[in-house]
Amino acid sequence: MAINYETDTISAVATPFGTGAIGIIRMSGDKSFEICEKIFSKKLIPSKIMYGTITDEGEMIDEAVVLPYKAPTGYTGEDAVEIQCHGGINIVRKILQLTYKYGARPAEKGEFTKRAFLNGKMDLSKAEAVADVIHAKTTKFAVKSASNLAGKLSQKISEIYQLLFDLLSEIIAAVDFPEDVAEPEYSYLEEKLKDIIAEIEKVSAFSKSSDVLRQGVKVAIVGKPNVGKSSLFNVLLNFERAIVTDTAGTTRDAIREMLDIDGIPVTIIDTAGLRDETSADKIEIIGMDFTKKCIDESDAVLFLFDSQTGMTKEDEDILKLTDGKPVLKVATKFDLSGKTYGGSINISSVSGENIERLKTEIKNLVCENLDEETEFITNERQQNCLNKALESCKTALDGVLRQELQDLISIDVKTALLQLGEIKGELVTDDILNNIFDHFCIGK
Ligand SMILES: Nc1nc2c(ncn2[C@@H]2O[C@H](COP(=O)(O)OP(=O)(O)OP(=O)(O)O)[C@@H](O)[C@H]2O)c(=O)[nH]1
Ligand SMILES: [Mg+2]
Repeated sequence: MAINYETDTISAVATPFGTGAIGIIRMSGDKSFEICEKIFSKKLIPSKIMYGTITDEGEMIDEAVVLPYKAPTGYTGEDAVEIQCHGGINIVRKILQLTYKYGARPAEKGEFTKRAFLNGKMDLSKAEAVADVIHAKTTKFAVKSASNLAGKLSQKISEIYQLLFDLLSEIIAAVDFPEDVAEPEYSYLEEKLKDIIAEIEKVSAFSKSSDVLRQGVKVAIVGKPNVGKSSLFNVLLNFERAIVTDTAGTTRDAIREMLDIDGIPVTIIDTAGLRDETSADKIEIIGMDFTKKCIDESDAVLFLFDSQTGMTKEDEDILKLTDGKPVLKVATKFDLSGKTYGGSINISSVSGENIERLKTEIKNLVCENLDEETEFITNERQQNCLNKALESCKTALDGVLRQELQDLISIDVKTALLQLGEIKGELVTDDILNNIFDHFCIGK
């Protein structure tokens, strides 16, 4: 059967697969009601929550609550049905199969949200925010995404769009009707364009924070064998993730876990201890190679040395490997030595000394420029559009300063306008759309 992206009735499980209290199967498209009525015991009444049974050719499958939406009321803006059943994976799968059997096709990733966008139920930046909320790794990111969903980003973009739109109208009016409308003064255009540039720059300034919040950062723990890397790793994570022994060379693989430090997703990497390769066995040598790669791929490094011995020649050599990376020096096992070292954070994984402070220092190190006041987050596509819009505005401003013909200046202003429109999806190609909706999970 040929796929028709716009008109097929689509169906997917909207809750995570697995055993939960309830499972939801969602259908959208013209045939949703018809298909649902083939398996549900009652005739559907739009917007009414209905309780009944799901059967297939006389065989009882489950009891269910059904929510029928007539276009344009539901999430997608089409006729749609949500079937809530008991959450066992077999029941959910069975009902999903039945919707296929009677004419729905499996929804592609993000297809429900794509339809909502195509039917004008939300603009593009909101649709992208849906994906962000679903995939958010930390609460803070989820909250910011949710505020995008509430339209914060699109509202700000609309404001800037309107300023540019007004400016363009003024220029074009004078170009097209020179007898009736006076050309705006160049000094006026300069002032307006500078304001607009400042506004766009403000929004783009949040992009760095967005990247940190979205993708998180990687921090590697490195040091000699036995300095206490795995112990620190476990204490940071608050559970016994890595094996700890007093044998040098315990950790051989790099182990990664995610930690939420104040809303920033930090991937902590515990590595194999680095030592002179002649005294290490074959597996350890491979592990150390790994460690060097981990340093390379990390955004920052925690360099550990044992406070009982202080920095030795070997430690100095290891520290050199971290050249060029932001590094925090950490003196370990304070509970054993009682010694502190300036320029280092003095910790103990046994007594918990300074562990919270270390977390704060990690946060400060990786997010030096992280703006706590970040109002909204932007993704790569949006940042691209913003940058292009900014470029065009700057070219227009150059033109103004050189007092070029306003007809020519209007071309750059218009380009900037189109770029801003793209953020909200006012001028989007299928390519961009498919790219965006590919990032969704099915069922959304
Ligand atoms: N008293 C005390 N002992 C510690 C502390 N941190 C680590 N140790 C001990 O030091 C030994 C080595 O700790 P690990 O965490 O396995 O050291 P590592 O750096 O991961 O070692 P490798 O994996 O071999 O490179 C273990 O016996 C730990 O119990 C600490 O803060 N205080
Ligand atoms: Mg270890």
